[in-house]
Amino acid sequence: MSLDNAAMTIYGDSISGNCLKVKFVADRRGIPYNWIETSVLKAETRTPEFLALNPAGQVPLATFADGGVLAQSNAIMLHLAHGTDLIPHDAYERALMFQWLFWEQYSHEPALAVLRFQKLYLGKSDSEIDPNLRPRCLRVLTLMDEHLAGKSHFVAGRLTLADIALVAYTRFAHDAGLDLADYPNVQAWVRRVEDELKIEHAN
Ligand SMILES: N[C@@H](CCC(=O)N[C@@H](CS)C(=O)NCC(=O)O)C(=O)O
Repeated sequence: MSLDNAAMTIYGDSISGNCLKVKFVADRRGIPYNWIETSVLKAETRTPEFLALNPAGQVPLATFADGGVLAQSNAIMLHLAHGTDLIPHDAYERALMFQWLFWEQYSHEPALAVLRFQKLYLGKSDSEIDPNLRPRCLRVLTLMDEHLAGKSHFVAGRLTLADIALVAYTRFAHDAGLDLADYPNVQAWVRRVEDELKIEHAN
């Protein structure tokens, strides 16, 4: 799908880190888009109209003027960032970026995003939440903190999609009852990436 003359529409829920990832990349690149607020809590991802666009019933979803439809936050980011410095040109560094993108989807997001959603949006008490979830979050944050020791960014010494994917929910860790002050490298990196993306500090 061509981004030239782009008339891109993003279906997204503003409370969702996955959706904000797409917004961050589009804004950084100056790609114009029409944002259609699509609430997960109001089940707007489950209407017949939305399911016709994305049978998976999930946001974010991007549609393009030439008929293309793209789901999955990291896939959309990759498309929007094609050919830019947000994706390392060096093959090894690019693979390292993918390593973190896959880890984000398989290990990070299912811990931090889920704990945040259950506590903040579903209002569950600690006794109603899977007791393994918080320890998983702590392991995720410890791994990130150790990786970031002496580093400014996850890969290549500069901002890449790995940082944008990982910052999306890490910056909301406090919503999940997690204190980033216990992870000083992560805390400093979150601030750095928020500043680079020109977004407000979430905490
Ligand atoms: N792996 C997907 C996850 C998308 C996802 O879980 N979206 C949530 C909001 S963050 C959603 O639409 N949930 C609605 C539902 O599953 O009914 C991505 O990165 O885009």
